Amino acid sequence: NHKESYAAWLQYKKIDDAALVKEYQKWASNIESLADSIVIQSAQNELNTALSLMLDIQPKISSDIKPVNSIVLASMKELNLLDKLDVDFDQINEDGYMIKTVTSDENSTIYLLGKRDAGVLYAAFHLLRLMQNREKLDHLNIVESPKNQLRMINQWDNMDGSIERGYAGKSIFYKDDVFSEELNRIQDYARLLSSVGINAISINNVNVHQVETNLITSSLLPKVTEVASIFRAYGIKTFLSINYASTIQLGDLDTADPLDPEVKEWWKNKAKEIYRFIPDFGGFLVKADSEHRPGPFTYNRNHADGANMLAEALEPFGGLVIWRCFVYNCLQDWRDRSTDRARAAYDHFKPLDGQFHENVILQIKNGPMDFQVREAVSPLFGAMPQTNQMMEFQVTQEYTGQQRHLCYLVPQWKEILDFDTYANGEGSPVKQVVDGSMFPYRYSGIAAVSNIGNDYNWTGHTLAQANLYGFGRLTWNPDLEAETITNEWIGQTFGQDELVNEQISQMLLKSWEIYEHYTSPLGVGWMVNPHYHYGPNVDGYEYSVWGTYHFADCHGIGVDRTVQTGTGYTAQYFKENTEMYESLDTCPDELLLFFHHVPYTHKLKSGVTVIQHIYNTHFEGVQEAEELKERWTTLKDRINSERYEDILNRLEEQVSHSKEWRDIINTYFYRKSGIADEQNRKIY
Ligand code: GCW
Repeated sequence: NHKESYAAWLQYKKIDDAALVKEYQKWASNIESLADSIVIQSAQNELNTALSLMLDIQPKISSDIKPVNSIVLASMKELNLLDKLDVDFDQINEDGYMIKTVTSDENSTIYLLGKRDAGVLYAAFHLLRLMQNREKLDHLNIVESPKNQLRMINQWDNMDGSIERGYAGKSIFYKDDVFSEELNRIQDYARLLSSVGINAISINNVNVHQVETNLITSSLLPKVTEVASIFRAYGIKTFLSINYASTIQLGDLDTADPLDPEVKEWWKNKAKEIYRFIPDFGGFLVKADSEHRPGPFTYNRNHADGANMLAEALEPFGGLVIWRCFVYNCLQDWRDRSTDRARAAYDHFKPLDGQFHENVILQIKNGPMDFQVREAVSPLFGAMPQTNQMMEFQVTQEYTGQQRHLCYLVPQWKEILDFDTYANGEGSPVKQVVDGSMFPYRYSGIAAVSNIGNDYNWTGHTLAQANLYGFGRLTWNPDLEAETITNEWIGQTFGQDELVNEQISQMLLKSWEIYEHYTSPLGVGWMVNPHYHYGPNVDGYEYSVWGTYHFADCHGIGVDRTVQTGTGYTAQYFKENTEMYESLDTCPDELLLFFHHVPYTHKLKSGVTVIQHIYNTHFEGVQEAEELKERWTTLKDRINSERYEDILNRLEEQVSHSKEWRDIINTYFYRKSGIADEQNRKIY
């Protein structure tokens, strides 16, 4: 009875509107597939399953064109088999597709046309999405191309079955240091990912421990190959996270110096070996010189040396090196006020612009710190015109409520992607850096850390499925409105009930702001329990080595990152942004404490003081969390009880936990500042 939760947005519920069923059946009774490949096979299977479930028919599948009503699958290479069909494949890119309904006197056909087979599969998923949302199909003329070339998911799964920052059970890939036998589950995951256009996946944690180091050896490569072939059938390339010190760990050499000829040779042979197993292997994802992971620094080499050495090994096979920029000093002395963690990625990587090989991509977290509910956008975006860059988002809710709280991140991601870097003057948004259109990047795109595990509903909180769905859709097209994505998802997940749609949409769209209200204020971040990152602990990281401080004292709070009096971080932006953040007059309220240290009595643009803002938002946040729950309860009889109760439980936990946040934050700042709440509400 967890079927609906498990199927997520691919439920293909039986349609009960008889007229609509009849109309859809017109095309759905015949599927004609001109192309033939494993990817086309997946499209065919998906259509077959979905159409039988939704319409209660058994479509006839054939491999030639008959003069009947039908759905036709074809890629560009089969175009010659389609006489008289007038379509222009130049309008779409490699992964693009067209969906066209062509009706003549005799019959009507829906064409699913891709430049390549993957496009046909995306077209099939698109058609099914339309049907799940009860759209008309008689005049379709859809032309779609993904804006981003790499649309990637990063699993942080360890082979013991645990998932770093995973909040939805254990790994679906591994258990007890071996690969899982439940390949069906991996296939269902591939279907979910492919349905929203994901085309790449790295299947192990970027922190590569002992056992996982062996993923690139002949002992485990056969299993990796099996997983890769599941994903391949859905147009998804498989990548591995590697241990930078593999040359040492795997026993052959005593160095990992990227300029050492033996090290180079070792990786070249390693690449050959991997590609013998997996001819379309995607490449390596690398966390090096970061949080105690090995890297080129040990040998006095830089990141370009490290990445290029691997890139040379993969180059003959078309493989990529995705090199993460999450590099900073994680052993900082809190007394040291000159080091600023936010500066680190830019300081390390910007000077290396132009030195990376063509098949290296730098993967940059959206912010300079670490996936906080609110932080500035990383100044590295747009700052390296000669180096491929891609975005890293976090779908798993490490700092945003860990899938116990509702926090829908699509609005946050949109804001980040729309942020104007000014890299090429006004109108240079981040999305045009990472889609490769601003600078001539050979490779680019968007990656995100997954939020799934083996929980029956994949994501712990069922509503957190919307984050995975939204990530894929937004990565396909960053110009999609949050509302559009949200409604698509709700329709497919909860059906067509208008009240359900309205309420869940409101809940999702407001949830990020609500979470921000009752947690850490005005962009300062952290204030969480160390290590777990769940629950309030204002000084949890204040005297630690991690470089994440708020500097609250009895007068004020915030991190001075200005050039004038602070760490100089603001200078890492292009001029317009430097000026905006540098000045208290123009720095946006929501990032005030990220950029400035101010007295509690400082007046925000909103008109209230910092301290009053903290009190107000924390009281509001709890009320809003309560409203989330109340909205949900209006849907009691409209949602299956298992899903209803499950989500209700989480919303209840969110309410009580938001009170914990409110009271701890408010009390802390009341005690620090001695300033009373203007409205005299209860502060302890
Ligand atoms: O935020 C930190 C997380 C680590 C993670 C690291 C990273 C995989 O707390 O768990 O390690 O970021 O992104 O490398």
